[in-house]
Amino acid sequence: NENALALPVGTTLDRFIMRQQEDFPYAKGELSQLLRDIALAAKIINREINRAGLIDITGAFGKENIQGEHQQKLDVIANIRFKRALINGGEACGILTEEEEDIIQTGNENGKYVVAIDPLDGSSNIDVNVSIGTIFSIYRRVSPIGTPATTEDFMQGGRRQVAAGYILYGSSTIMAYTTGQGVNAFTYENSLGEFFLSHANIKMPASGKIYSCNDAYFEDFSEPVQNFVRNLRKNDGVARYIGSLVGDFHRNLLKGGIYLYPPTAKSPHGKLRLLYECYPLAFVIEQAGGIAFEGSVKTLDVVPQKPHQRSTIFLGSPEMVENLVKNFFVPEFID
Ligand code: P6P
Repeated sequence: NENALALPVGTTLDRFIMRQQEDFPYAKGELSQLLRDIALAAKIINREINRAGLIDITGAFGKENIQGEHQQKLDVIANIRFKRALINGGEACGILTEEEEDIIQTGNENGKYVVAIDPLDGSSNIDVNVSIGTIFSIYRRVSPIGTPATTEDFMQGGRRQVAAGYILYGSSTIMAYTTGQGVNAFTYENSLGEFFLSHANIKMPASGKIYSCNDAYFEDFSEPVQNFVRNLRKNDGVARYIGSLVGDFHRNLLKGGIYLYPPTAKSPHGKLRLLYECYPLAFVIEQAGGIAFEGSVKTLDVVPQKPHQRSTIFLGSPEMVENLVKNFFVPEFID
């Protein structure tokens, strides 16, 4: 991976992907192309997000906006855009999206990969201009080439991901991903329509003071988790919770910290989805030197039972997560 790392900040995403591919002599470029297809959809969604409020205004005369499109919720638009990019790109044979119950067959039966995706997470934040994000996870299919994608293609377990990442539509738009050779992030310059390498080989601080959890559920947390949070409060912990997973995740990745979504009365098995939220972010964070647990089991080792299953999660700086899991945590709720 020294090749790709040798690239200076400011390298374009395309060039970085191409250079990383050179490290894999047998690669034929399908995964590279798949990553480009995801980046293309991200550019389109970024544009939709940035004009969302305006479409409302321009679409004020009834349901249609100036493009004649029916005004749709942004997460629906994002889902359509990612599906279209992956179907047209030809590299993915199947898609599992948060927005739809069943696996989507792309028609590319010779595609070697499948993609699990949360096209736009945190939709409750969209209308109030809070940062939102896309989270994606890529597997090499296990079903035969030339046949439709199967559920098994998606149920291989977190350690079988070949790539994973996210796009954060925030004060700037950043795409971060890993293919198992570290984590790199690219900032979008929309006047040029390009992502440029801005954070090379991200390494998460081993510890930190930031903790991210929804205080409204504190009373639901188990005693060990409550004690862990109290301990942070007493030792100048910094409470930061946007309520938008990708925003909370990215800040903690760069500054150090821990994100907790433990079992709650409302979500006894956690709220976040294993296949397209917890697994991909756990892959990214481990590649950056962090860790992620579902209770006392590493997230990437959790065995998937259902495509849309939920999972509890503690993820962040290794010293903080280990402190919680080893010194405070005893399994609860998790059967
Ligand atoms: P709560 C947003 O709805 C989301 O899926 C994540 O983006 C976010 O971290 C979490 O749920 C917030 O959930 O229960 O704290 O509002």
